Amino acid sequence: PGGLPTAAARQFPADFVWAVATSAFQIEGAADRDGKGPSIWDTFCRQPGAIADNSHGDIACEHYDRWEADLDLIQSLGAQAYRFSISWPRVRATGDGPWNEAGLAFYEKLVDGINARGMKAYVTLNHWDLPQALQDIGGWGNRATVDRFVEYAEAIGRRIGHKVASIATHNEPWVVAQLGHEVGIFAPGLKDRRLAAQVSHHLLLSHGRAVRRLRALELPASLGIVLNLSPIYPATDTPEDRAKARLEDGKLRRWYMDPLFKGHYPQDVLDHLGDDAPQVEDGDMADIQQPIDFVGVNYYSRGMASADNSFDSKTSGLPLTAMGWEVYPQGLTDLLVWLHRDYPEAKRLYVTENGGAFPDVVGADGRVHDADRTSYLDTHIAAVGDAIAQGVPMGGYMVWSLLDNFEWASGYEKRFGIVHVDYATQKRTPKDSALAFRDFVRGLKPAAQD
Ligand code: GBH
Repeated sequence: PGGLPTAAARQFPADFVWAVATSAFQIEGAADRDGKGPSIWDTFCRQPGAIADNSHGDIACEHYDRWEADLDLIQSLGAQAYRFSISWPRVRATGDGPWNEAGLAFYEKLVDGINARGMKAYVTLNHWDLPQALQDIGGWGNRATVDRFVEYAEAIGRRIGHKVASIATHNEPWVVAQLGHEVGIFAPGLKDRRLAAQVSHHLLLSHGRAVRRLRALELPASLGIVLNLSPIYPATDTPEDRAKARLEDGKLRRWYMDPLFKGHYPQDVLDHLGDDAPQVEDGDMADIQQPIDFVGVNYYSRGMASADNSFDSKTSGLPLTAMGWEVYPQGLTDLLVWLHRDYPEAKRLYVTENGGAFPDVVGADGRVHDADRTSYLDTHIAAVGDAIAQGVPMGGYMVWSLLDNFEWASGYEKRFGIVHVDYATQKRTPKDSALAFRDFVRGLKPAAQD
């Protein structure tokens, strides 16, 4: 493997955190074990045609049973931290009734296991798996779900908040609102623009109120939120394409960052939504604008905007991943530099997800050769180094993902792992990219690794 040569030529702060990331629904399995209730993704997977290979999360990577070996694996790859998410319906089956001690105990064991291996725990509370019982009464469209989420955040804070490094409220609220409630390709599979806007508001409100509740616990953990972001470039230099790019940036980035750090929604996007703009009650915007310690950035590709939607990534000339997403590391540098320029109030930025789906070649030697992924990681980590050199306060970089796993609507066909999973046997095999990542991190911090 031989490390990541482009990345190795960049400078990273000594306290920069190198990590791997997963989410509960994508790896745990054990969908109805030990008192777990169904989530909206358990339900969505049963909807005919919703998932490419008609799969589901019932078994996934069996991480619920294999967590100890998986933590050993993470440690062996040189990761200093592990970003994972908690399944809300595993710790409170209906999102409202009694707390499930078996679920809480599972995550406490996991955190203790991370700490015992000398790593840090980065927790995400909502990586999309809302309790189905809450969906049955309106889900994120129902303002009461905000209160349920704050209760959930407090329960997790009280149970494990004193022994984790970081708590993020939501993962990618844009995806939940847009892909879940407007486009309908993700759970709960709804197609209603006005509902989607209201959902985005409730997600932001629940974030702010959960942060306030967690602050009151005086935990050592840093508190923040994770957003999916891309720089949006106009496809051509025409005024029409430039206007489209500005609107798309408004919907993706400013819609979330402005409330979090400036206390208002962007006026151009409100105008665009017209009657579909969310209902906002007195005090909501102040609640959303709670001081936070970090923003997590999930970056996969750039966005291209053309007024007539004529841009086609297939003809752009850039390499594409197996998802059809363009490989564009410069976009990560631009994104981070522009984010820091526009929102200096965001004190620390992390890349909380970055990686790609690529074909694996299993060699005669049993090794899994994924040179495309190794190169992707190399150039994107270097892109983070370039942002740091331009003054962006970066806290860490987390590979998506540790394991091949349930890739949402794509099922198990798309593999994002730096570790290969043979689903027939659940055997884990570190791919060449995992070994390169390990060697790179070791090379940075030789003393800390042995
Ligand atoms: C993340 O979502 C998730 O947090 C994670 O769970 C998931 O496994 C991972 O990424 C990989 O998908 O169609 O070209 O316009 C990322 C979701 C990906 C949604 C990019 C928007 C737009 C690409 N985002 N996508 S494109």
